[in-house]
Amino acid sequence: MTELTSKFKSFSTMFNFETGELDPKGRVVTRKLSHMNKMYLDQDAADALLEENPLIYEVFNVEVPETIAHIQHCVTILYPGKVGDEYFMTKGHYHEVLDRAEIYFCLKGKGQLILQTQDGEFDYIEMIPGSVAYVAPEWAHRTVNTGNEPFVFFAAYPGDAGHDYGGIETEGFVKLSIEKDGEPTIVNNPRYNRDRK
Ligand code: S6P
Ligand code: ZN
Repeated sequence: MTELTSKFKSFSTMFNFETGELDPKGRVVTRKLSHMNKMYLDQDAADALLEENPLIYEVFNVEVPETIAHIQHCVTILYPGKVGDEYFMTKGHYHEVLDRAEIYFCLKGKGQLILQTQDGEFDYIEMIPGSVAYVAPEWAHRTVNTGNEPFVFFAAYPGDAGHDYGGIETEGFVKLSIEKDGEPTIVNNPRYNRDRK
């Protein structure tokens, strides 16, 4: 009889429902406004806020190997706020291995999961505590905080997925989420060029 052993051990991480953080914190990614240079549409509003340089979001990544055998998982805290009329958001990305899917589980706060394909197809999902969203393979994804408190969500995705921020850093998504008459509203992004490739 063959005896199978694994060099990896199972383990757990603790989510803190008060702070939204993981314990241990793992690999922490911190994004302030200065890390998102020119990603918001209203550049004058961004420049005015830059002196304060608010913390937009933090990601607590549980450290597991980046191979297909493993499942990356992390918690993102996306803080409330706006740059001009545009809600605080994550950068957004495709997975480097394009056909890798992802699951988002909203734990606190509220927001939107903004989705698009490389052909410019667009979709979005409203997220409230309890929402479990499935990001299908090949869809870029970004989150937007449309509330007044931190929007906190757990994510899990294949270990080898990677991140491709590419064109999203310069021209953004096909549509933007802004506040209009006090309500979250999806509008076309004038900077998006679907003919780029
Ligand atoms: C990873 C997953 C999330 C984001 C995080 C920050 O595949 O989608 O953990 O990395 O929410 O967003 P971004 O776009 O700056 O990586
Ligand atoms: Zn992702």
